[in-house]
Amino acid sequence: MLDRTDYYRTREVNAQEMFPRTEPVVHSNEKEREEGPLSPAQVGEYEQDGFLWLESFFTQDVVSSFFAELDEMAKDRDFCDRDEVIMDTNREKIRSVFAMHELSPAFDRLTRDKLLLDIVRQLLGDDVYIHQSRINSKAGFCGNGFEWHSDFETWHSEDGMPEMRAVSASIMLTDNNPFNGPLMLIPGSQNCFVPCSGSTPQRNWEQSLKKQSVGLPSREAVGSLADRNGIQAPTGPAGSLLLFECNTLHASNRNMSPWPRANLFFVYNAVSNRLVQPFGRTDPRPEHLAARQRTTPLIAHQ
Ligand code: 6CS
Ligand code: FE
Repeated sequence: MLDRTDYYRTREVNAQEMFPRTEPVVHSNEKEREEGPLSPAQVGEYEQDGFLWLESFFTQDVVSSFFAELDEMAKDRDFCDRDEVIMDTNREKIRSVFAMHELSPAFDRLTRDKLLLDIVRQLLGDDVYIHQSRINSKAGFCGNGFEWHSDFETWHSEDGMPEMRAVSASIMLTDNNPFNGPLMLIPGSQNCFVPCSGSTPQRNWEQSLKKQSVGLPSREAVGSLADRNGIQAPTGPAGSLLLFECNTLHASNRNMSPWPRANLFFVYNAVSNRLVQPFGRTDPRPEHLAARQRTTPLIAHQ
């Protein structure tokens, strides 16, 4: 028996029409909004669009060491056989590495960068912990893309995330340009929950992280939201930071350019929004995809 009402029913045979979200996009009160590092204009932009681009947030030499660490890991066949590592369909290149903050002290420190934490707490109005961290890597010429989706739809259904009170911080480890598969987002789509049809197979994550097949909004829904506010694909140098709300629809194309595209994602969840039983009634996903144990409030790294 689920231990709370499910306001965001999804993955049923006949998907309902999309409907407005219940929670605010920015959860902090007036004082927290004003006292945080983001200006009122930046908070307003995030609230309106569901994402915010901060060019060169980190210096390139800070992030180049992380990209180099990923390169080293990719040469280690034993490492590539770990559950946290998802290889691309051609099994040649790494597509994703999950729980990077558990595998690398340097990544763990980055999750507690003081300025980044203060920004995230300004948006979520609460202390936070890491729900999920991952590197998504698209090698030149062959890195596959990701279908349109809301992360919250998956995290609610498969992980038991109760409310829309989480934000993804995507740190560019390489330049993101219009040709190497940058993240595309639909401004304003965070305001609507789009139920998806189709039931979730048990252990779905064994397939979904290579190619998502359930939890995909209908093309009509994606088309209608894109018709309202268009599509944006922020680009810029390595070190740039993209903050996007857990329910903002996003996708990315495969990388046909000769240049790699690698982004580091930290998903910050409010401690008041810790996971409960998955609302889709599937078994909870492994800890490296959805934290249930390590959920104490993050303390900034001085
Ligand atoms: O299942 C998940 O948690 C992952 N799936 C996608 C397509 N984006 C968010 C997350 O990394
Ligand atoms: Fe996603």
